[in-house]
Amino acid sequence: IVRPFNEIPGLWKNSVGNLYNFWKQDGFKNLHRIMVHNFNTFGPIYREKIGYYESVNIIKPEDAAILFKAEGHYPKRLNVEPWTAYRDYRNRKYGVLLKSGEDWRSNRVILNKEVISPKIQENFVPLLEEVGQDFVVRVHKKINRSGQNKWTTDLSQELFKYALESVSSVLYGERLGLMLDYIDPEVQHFIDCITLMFKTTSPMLYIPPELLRKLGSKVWRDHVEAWDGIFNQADRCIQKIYKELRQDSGQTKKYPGVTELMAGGVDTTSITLLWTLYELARHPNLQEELRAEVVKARETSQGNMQEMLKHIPLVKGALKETLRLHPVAVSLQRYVAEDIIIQNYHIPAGTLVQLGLYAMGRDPKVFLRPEQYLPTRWLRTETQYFRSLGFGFGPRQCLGRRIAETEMQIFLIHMLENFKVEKQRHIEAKSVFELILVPDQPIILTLKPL
Ligand code: HEM
Ligand code: 2DC
Repeated sequence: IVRPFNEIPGLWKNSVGNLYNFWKQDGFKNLHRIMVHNFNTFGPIYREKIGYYESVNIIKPEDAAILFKAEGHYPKRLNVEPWTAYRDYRNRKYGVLLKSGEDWRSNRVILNKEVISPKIQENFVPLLEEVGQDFVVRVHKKINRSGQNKWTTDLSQELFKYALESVSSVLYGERLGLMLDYIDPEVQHFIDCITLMFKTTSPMLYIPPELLRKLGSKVWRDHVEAWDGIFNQADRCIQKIYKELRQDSGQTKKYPGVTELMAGGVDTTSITLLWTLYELARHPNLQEELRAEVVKARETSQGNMQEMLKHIPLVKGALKETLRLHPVAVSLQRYVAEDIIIQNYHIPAGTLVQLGLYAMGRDPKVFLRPEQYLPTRWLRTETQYFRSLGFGFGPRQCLGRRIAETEMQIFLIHMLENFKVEKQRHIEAKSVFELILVPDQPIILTLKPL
């Protein structure tokens, strides 16, 4: 017999008390670890209410499959209130990220053709390859200047620039020149605003931003300032390109989605790359295996990058492995379009169901020896069924997925062909939740020429 919704275990009866406890546990920074803890306490399904969010949380790949089958024609994920509140406050249009219903679908169909279809990938491979080469030149320069034949640094700022250069090259076909020594301060400001935007979102997730706005709280003001910076820069870019194309700048308003693509394409790929370099530095033998694969792929494809990307399964496995242990998104969520049954509990249509992506990636019932970084597990030795979900799933999955994957693969190819990555200190970096999951401390790496 199917058990009723009200019998799902968890803490969902005292939402204000839960919010207080959440705050006491420093939940704003530890959301991912709290979720792991809750699955350990309650089992593979639990219900929760924090502030005004009520959700059912699941962890099993089989249950994820049920969830995504019930996502309906217009899949809807958790609404990030601070983001919509900003747009309402400034009278700006919602882009594809925040739209819903038919409005979302028609927009998404157009954008899919521009950025996610496999055919279009051919067009941006050469663009991304060029940025990758420029990054290598830049690292060589830094190594030479150091006088020590190596470069030791926190690469995150360099990777932000690499990611922004890549994404704007693909979206606008225009180089921003971020691999040079002098960079436009306005572009640096844009990068800083994205980080600030993410950082100021998480404290507002569980408290109505409307309220914080009326109270004139600092976090809301910082959040507005961050989005203002993001939109201003994106507007400048778009204006500039339309001017060059001698087109009416009134067209800007047609593609409000472009701003989100630019902003969504910086911290996500760069942090995933940083985690990957960190893992390769911790596993020197694995690093050599990947290097051997890349060298061989270069030979077989005679330097044709498009072709080369078909011969690097281990590099692709490494990226999947990074997203398993260090996912960008702590969870995937959908408001289910129909009644479903998960773990023998009835879940009514309209319920917000969250798949704990971070928790799933570290669950020994889902992945053998989850604590080990093993790219080979993705070479079809273990089942893959609903296990590789770092970019989400279905028609509402990450719009930037193809760009991100290609950009990251090309980056790793270039780095492996040119440098050895080492880590000096024996420090374990962990994730902290700043809306996306990011390293809790600077990751210092050493790059040496081969
Ligand atoms: C949505 C992850 C890079 C733009 C998402 C979602 C995830 C995700 C998990 C939600 C999907 C779902 O609900 O099923 C990632 C990861 C990235 C990455 C792990 C890199 C490692 C990018 C890039 C861009 C981008 C480079 C832009 C060029 C977007 C947009 C959405 C989205 C616009 C919303 C799509 C919609 O609502 O229809 N991403 N992302 N992302 N991502 Fe990414
Ligand atoms: C954050 O509880 C935790 O790709 C919340 O490129 C649930 C939630 C909802 C939506 C998720 C968000 C989490 C993490 C960041 C995501 C976002 C959807 C898209 C966004 C995953 C898991 C991201 C980073 C986009 C951002 C683009 C934007 C800034 C212009």
